[in-house]
Amino acid sequence: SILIIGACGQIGTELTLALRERYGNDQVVASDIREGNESLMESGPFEILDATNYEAVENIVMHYEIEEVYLMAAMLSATAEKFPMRAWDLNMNSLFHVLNLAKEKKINKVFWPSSIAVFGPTTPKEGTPQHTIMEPSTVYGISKQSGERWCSYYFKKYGVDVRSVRYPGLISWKTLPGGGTTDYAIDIFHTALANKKYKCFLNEGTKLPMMYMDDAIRATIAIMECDADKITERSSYNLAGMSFTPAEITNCIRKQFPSFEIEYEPDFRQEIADSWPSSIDDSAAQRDWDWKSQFDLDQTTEEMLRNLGK
Ligand code: VAH
Repeated sequence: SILIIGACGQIGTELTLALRERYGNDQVVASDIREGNESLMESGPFEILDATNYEAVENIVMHYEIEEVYLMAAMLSATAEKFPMRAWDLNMNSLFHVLNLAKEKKINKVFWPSSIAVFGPTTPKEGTPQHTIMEPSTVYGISKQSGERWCSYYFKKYGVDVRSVRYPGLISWKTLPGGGTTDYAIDIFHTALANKKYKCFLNEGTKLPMMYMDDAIRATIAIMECDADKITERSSYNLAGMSFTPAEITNCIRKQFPSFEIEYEPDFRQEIADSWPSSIDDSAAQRDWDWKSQFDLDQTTEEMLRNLGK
C-alpha cells in the first residue's frame, strides 16, 4: 500500500483523496504532524507522524506493509526564510529517512516534490530549461536543489526508484495556503469573493510559473505510474502549467467581479519571487512521460471562483 507523509498540506490533502479514489481508501495511509480536514480524516487510515523521526516513519512502513511513499512534508519558501535551520532539518531529514528505507528495500518506490524554487537569480528567466544554472538564493530552494542531488545519488548508487517534479506555484481551493510566496494567487480569490480589496504582497508585474492543482495531481500520478525505463531525469523534471502576473490574474477576476480592487504592497516575499523564473520549459516531461498541462488562467479562475463561491 501507499503512505503519504505530509497528507494535510496543500498538495498532500488533494493527493491523498486522488490516490484513495484511484487505488481504494484502505490502500492509502495518510500521515502528518497534525490532523487534516474531514474528507481526509474520514476517507481512510490516518497516523500522526513526525517526518523527521526515522523510527516513527519505519514503524508505520512496517505496520502497514507500505510499498510506495509520497513525501509531501516540507516548510515552504516564505516560512523557511524565517526558520532556516528548522526548514533544513524538516526538508532534508525527512528525505534521508525515506531514501534510506528505499535503500534498505523496506519500500520500493518514492515520490519527492521539488520546485521551481531550485532556480535562482542567475537562471535564464524565460523558458527555463531542464538543465541550466541553478544558484537558489532561498533556504527552501537550497533544500530542494540539495534534495535533487541526493535523489539522483540514491538512484545511481543504490538503484532507489525515486521520482520527482519541480512544481510551479500551485493554485487550489480545498485547503488554505501555507507559507508559500506564490500563495497570493490563492489568497486573491478568497478576498475577491469576500468583496474586499486585495493587498498583494508582490508587485503587479511579478510573472511566475503557476499550475492548477488538478494538473499537478495528474502529473504526480503520471510520473509514478510510468515505466521506470522511461524516466531519464532522476533529479527532478521541470513541470509547466501557465505563467501570469498579479495584474493579469486581477484582470481575469474582474471578468466576473468588475469592481474587484487590488493594491500592491510588496514585502520580503518580493525578493524571493524575483529570484525565480517567469516561465518553464517542460519538454523533457512531455517527451518522457507524455505530460501536457490542461488548465490555463481563464479556466483556473473559473474553477476557483465557482468552487470557493459554493
Ligand atoms: C512556495 N508554493 O511558494 C511554493 C512553491 C514555487 C513556489 O515552491 O514556496
